[in-house]
Amino acid sequence: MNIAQVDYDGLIPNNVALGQDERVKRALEKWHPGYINWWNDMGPEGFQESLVYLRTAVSVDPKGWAKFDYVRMPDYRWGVLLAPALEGREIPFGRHKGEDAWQEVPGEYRAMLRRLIVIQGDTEPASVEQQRYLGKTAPSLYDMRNLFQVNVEEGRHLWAMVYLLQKYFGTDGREEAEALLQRRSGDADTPRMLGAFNEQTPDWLSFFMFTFFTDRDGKMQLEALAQSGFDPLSRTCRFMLTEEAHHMFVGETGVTRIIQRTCEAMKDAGINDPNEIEKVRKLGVIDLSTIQKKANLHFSLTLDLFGNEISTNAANAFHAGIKGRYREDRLKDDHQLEGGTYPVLRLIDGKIQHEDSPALSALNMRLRDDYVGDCNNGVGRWNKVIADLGIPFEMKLPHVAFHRHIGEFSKIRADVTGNRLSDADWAGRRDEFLPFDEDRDFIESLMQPQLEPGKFAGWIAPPKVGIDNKPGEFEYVKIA
Ligand code: BYC
Repeated sequence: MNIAQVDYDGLIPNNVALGQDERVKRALEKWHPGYINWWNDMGPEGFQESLVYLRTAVSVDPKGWAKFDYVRMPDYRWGVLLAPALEGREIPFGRHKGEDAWQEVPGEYRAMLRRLIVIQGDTEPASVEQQRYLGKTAPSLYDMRNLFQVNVEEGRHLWAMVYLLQKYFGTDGREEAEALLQRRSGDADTPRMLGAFNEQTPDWLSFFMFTFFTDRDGKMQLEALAQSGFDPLSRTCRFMLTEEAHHMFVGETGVTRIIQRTCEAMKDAGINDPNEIEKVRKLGVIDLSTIQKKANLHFSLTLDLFGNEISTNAANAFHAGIKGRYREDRLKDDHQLEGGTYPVLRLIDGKIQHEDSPALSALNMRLRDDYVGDCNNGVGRWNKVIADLGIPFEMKLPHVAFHRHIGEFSKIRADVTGNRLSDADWAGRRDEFLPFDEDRDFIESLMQPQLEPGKFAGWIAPPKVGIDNKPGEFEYVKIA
């Protein structure tokens, strides 16, 4: 079979010759009903009978891998898709650099690999769970369709990790695959594994911030895993990244359209001062400082997903050739890092300052730095919209020490510029930096569905172009 072509004949579309791999095929077919039960229980609430204009991967050829059509979500063809193998691929970093990439799990790294795959897998259904109520308050059919597209693809990313567990990890892989369907976002007894995936996504501004900030962590982590010397993981992540690009598009354009609508409404009403929060809110749009607070929240929660600045886990995974750096293949150094150092932002004598640390131990910090740079580019694009509409306001990422629960700065309180605060000062000023009840109530009051084709809720601008170049009036979801 041509690897670019996907076999659609069986229950599970795939380009991994499942038809000739009876053991794994059976294991996945056995897992399938549990997945569908999970989707029905924890996937989007309502709309399961509606026809949604979704893209489905039909190939892994970068030039034309997806096809668009109306699909009922439970009928979406969740499949197992790996990017084509690169002939003669070598392990690109770490102590095995230059050896042939592994096609099977190396015994000594089995536990480490399994842990990373399980953590990656756990985030995918978690995000679907977090977003499950949003369909009901969609600001347009276009946005509703994008939400559901993101949801079905996160479901597919779960399949991607479950395939690796079932194929390469035997009985314990099977148990982990089951457990991925058992944990629940926000559940007191069986929560998802990483903090940010147990938070709520209560409104559409949160959804767009989540897809901007947290999906971008997904991109960074997948880029790092795509470098893996374990070739099946690398190929899996490479194809996931193709889908991931749309998720970030949804986040970035979603926030941009909200900002644009706010600035336009301010201009039309002759309000130039972004601090006139009540006046701006009366226009039925979200004031820029509340948008900033949501950004502060989602950015800080997402920074925690990079783990500790100094991490033996990260050093071991790199040294072993299991998890690389962001776009390792484009970096020019020895790819082993045994003698090098990297400047790490730390709390030293009560002050936040850089300290050179062994580069291997600092890999989480380095990935986080790359992430912050990538976020800043996006924030720059938001600011261009604000500036073009002539409103004197600049969105800014908060300091990395702000509102942290993992790592170096989890022990202290800091404001958005990184000044340390006492507990009392923090308690007094928290609502300046993060959304509080009144902000949340106001946003919630705007979350009224707009389900007429071509119409948009008043707090968000229409997109510049439609999905799959469809015209403005296109009925992206035929609600049943
Ligand atoms: N919450 O050595 P450390 C995505 C634990 S998002 C709770 O610093 P390490 C997506 C850590 O597990 C990308 N616990 O950790 C986005 C460890 O515990 P153990 C998901 C945390 O391993 C949107 C201990 O603290 N993929 O795809 O260097 C929608 C010591 O920490 C947290 C990945 O994350 C936390 N935030 O770094 C859908 C890639 N942070 O083992 C999807 C795979 C740390 O000592 N994961 N801990 O008991 C990894 O690479 C790493 O596990 C982490 C943590 C980067 C997450």
